[in-house]
Amino acid sequence: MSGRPGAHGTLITVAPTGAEHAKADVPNLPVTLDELVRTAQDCERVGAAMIHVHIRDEKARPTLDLGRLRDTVAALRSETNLVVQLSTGGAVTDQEEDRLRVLDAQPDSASCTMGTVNFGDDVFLNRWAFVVELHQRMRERGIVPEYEIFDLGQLAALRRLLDEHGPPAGGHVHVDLVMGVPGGMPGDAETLVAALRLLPEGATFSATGVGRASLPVLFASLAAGGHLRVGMEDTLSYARGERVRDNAQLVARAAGLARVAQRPPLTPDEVRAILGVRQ
Ligand code: KMH
Ligand code: ZN
Repeated sequence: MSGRPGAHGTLITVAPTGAEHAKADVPNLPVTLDELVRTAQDCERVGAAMIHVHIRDEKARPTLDLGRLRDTVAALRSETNLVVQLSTGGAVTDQEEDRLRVLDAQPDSASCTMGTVNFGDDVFLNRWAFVVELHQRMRERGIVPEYEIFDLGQLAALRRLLDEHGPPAGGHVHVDLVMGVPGGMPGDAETLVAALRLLPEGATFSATGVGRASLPVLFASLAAGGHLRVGMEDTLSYARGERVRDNAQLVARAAGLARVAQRPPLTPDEVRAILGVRQ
């Protein structure tokens, strides 16, 4: 077993919604506040410790509306004990100022993508100056970043960020490897191992396999002492020919496999202690 912080157990993050799937195509996608809170409770019950949140408007379209984000953070805090992470990635069409404003909702944690990447037929734009601004604002506000890595060069960018602009809020570096996005790094064990060589000293990592990369990445991350992110943001397929029933189904499977690996799910409070999230 790896000696990384928290490697005795597994942080399971659920990413229940994302910005890419349409409710019309995926009726079981949680998009209203009630659906999101119920999903969060169900996922916490079966082993999730953190939730990565994208929200939708009244027509189920992705939004970064600050009032809705504040209401979402408040509801998740009052109805669950999960660590609440807001996405600053939003949708590929979101503007930088709107993405920065997400931090005004004062979540426990927020995502911070470490560079620009082709994203299917789109471009997910993350200019260097924007990344630095996100990192600095999170430092000032005590919001713990999760550095999202879509390609290996973004780990070199993370090292540069930490060298030039100091450690993140909370003092601990946590990375999420988002693998298998068309345009980014592939979702397989060899690439995951290559990524580990580039991780900053002392960092923890979770890994997310998109689509059919979901299970190979899950197994590779568990074997390498890493943590897991699962959810309908990343995959809508549970098995070959079988659609996901709900997010809790994915979390329950991840929790079961983590137990088999002798690295049972970490509680939200254990995760707060590891990541440096304020209690
Ligand atoms: N929706 C993607 C364009 C994040 O949440 O920070 C970006 C994304 C990453 O999902
Ligand atoms: Zn996201």
